[in-house]
Amino acid sequence: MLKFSSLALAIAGSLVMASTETVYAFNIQNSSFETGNFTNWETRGQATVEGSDFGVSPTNGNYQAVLETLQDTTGVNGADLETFLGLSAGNLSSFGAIEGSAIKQSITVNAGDSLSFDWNFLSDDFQSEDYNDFAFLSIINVEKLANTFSPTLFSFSRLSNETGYQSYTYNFQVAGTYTLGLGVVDVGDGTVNSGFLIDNFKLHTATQGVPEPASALGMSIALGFSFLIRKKIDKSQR
Ligand SMILES: [Ca+2]
Ligand SMILES: [Ca+2]
Ligand SMILES: [Ca+2]
Repeated sequence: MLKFSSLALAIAGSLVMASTETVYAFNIQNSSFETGNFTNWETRGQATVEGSDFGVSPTNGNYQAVLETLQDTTGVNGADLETFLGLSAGNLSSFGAIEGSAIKQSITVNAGDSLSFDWNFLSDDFQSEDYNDFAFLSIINVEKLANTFSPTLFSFSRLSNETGYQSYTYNFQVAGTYTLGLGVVDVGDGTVNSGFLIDNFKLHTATQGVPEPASALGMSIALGFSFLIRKKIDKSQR
């Protein structure tokens, strides 16, 4: 009888274990580029970490990431960027992306977590339909954040115009490990520089401790088993 009890307990235990699949969010590494370099990030193309001597101040600390498409070539075409960021073929090239630069980092999140960061799009291409360079966030798909029609401000940097720093928040619906990617591309041809400044990533973790329906079910099965065991033990002790 004891053998049955311990077996039941083990089964009940494993049911609880299997159903409480909470993936704890890891912080984004080097989230504000305060190492002064791209430690913990991978880069392609023209990517630098710069301070306020760039002509635009970081929004957090002393450093920010600077991605550029360059007047000449970055050496990384649209298809290369899609592969680097784990995107399906055509995700960038279908928007006319010729070449560009990007950074990425792998992040693990819970459902309901959100990610915020600050960005600023700069361009020497101004309001250009045919050469409409753009900056993007890629997590599952590409989300365009700005194009050559977005900048409205004169820039004191080495580029002509900028949007100024903006904030963006992305919400995760499903727990898992994702490739967080950010990039800027030349569209139409590979010339006339556009830039993308990025700073101050923050991962906002969803409230922990509320049992999900699946784990609640696991718990009630476990309680049911332990009730059965207790009944059987009571009988055997009588
Ligand atoms: Ca910073
Ligand atoms: Ca270029
Ligand atoms: Ca361009």
